[in-house]
Amino acid sequence: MKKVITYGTYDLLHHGHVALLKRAKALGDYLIVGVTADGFDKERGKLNVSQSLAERIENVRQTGIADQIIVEEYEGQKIADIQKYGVDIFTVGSDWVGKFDYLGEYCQVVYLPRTRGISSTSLRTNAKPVLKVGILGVDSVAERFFTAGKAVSGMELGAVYDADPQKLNKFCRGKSVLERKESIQEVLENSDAVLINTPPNEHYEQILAAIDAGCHVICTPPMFLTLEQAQECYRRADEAELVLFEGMKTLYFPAFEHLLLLVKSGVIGSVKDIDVSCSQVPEAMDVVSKNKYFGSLYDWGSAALLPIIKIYEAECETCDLTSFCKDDFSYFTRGFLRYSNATASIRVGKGMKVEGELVITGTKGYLYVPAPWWRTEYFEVRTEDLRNVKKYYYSYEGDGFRYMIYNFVHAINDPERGGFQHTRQEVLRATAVLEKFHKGECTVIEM
Ligand code: C2G
Repeated sequence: MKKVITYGTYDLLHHGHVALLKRAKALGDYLIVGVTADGFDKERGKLNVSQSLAERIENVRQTGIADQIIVEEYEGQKIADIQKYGVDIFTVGSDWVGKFDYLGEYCQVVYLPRTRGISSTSLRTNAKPVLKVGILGVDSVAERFFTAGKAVSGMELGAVYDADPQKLNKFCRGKSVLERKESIQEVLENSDAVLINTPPNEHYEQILAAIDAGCHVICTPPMFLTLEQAQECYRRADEAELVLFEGMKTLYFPAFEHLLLLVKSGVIGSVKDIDVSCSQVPEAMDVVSKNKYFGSLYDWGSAALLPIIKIYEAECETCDLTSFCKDDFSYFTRGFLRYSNATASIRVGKGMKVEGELVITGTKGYLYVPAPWWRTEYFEVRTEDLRNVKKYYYSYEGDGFRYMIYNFVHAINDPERGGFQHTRQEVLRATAVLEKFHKGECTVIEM
């Protein structure tokens, strides 16, 4: 008996998938179909899958073509499956030509013609209009947004503006999809949603202008400088039924998501202390240090507070901040936060370097994320028995930005299903700490 194996996501099963399954079956006598698990799709950067694994398996089962259905959970499983099931032929559509030649060592590899004019992506995007996303403020964040945005279906980048025409020219070079605009207003008028990537002191007015123009907003953190600003923006966004989304990329990394779930499940016991550090010494420190809103706590505060706010889910009772400053620019801030039965500390640097790690201390053990923890890829759960360290590693497609952008688009297109992993209350809690600093409630040490 000739055994054939093929793999796929089979989201919103369509005639292209069915044709492929039929051709695959015709290659032999027995067809095994591997359906990708949600986690594996996420890992290989396929984020827009709209049906659950159970629904997708059911799609394949109902075709009646598969003799056996298995789940594909990890990179490298194909070799194991071929050996385990005694497979003679591996096959997949021609969009993968060359990618699976390495399996030739284990069985015959056949690339079958792909059906033209149909794809899960086109079915998904036909259901919703494609969002036109504009950009205000260009720099390395906008570059990453641009690159990652191309991988997220349901949106396309268009209008872009920066107050510095030279930077804008440089950014637009070679990116033919972008339309250079002469003002913020022009970007807003030509967009359904906008990335606000300007200094934090400009956010408030730009968010309100975006809401007035009917644009959803994704804003680089910190979105707000004061609670009053936050409340006003949320009120206006609610009235206009628009999404206000803080672009906190770390939150959407699969590893960070898993870390939070592990902590909540009690693996390290009851959490009593969290110690977070983040820092950066930019190349152009002389330019950066001219704008106080690029300083330590403005720049890193929201990120550093993220694990604390997510894990404690409460208001802090006291928050003491001490900052090293020169000419009104903060190079380093240390904060101590006391909760009713726990503590936390943050150390954030801009133009001063600190080991960027995260340590979450509990009654049974601690969770350690090495630097740079905000690009969470790897972490360890450690307990008294050092032979029993549990290590967790995740790989990413791209630099992780696309997970955040996907959640933003999802929050707009499918609010019922969720997509907001950052609640309003959490944003407000971080804003409260920043507001203290912004209003000068901070001990200053002159550099
Ligand atoms: N397919 C096709 N014609 C289309 C669309 C898809 O022949 N118009 C084929 C693909 O080439 C693939 C199968 O249908 O062989 C499943 O497609 P997807 O669900 O898009 O899965 P894919 O991401 O291609 O996963 O480990 C997973 C596999 O590598 C393939």
